[in-house]
Amino acid sequence: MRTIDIKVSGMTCQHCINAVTEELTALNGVESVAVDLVADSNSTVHIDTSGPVDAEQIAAAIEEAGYEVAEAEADDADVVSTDAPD
Ligand SMILES: [Cu+2]
Repeated sequence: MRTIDIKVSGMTCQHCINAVTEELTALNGVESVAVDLVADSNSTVHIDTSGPVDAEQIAAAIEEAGYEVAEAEADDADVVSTDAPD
């Protein structure tokens, strides 16, 4: 299992957590989602995966919930890189 941590902007309350969690857990390969809410800054969303999950799918799910990915990182950077480093 791989954990992907992403920073999400605009999350302020339990409803935000529920919305993001619902969208992300609907993705193939996502096992579970945990959110460290920081109401006045970027919140951290921990995504436990059971298989490969596409970074664009994650970003789309976050946007579907009404928020935006500020930063993404994972132990396997290829999985979540939206801009490939040179
Ligand atoms: Cu909210």
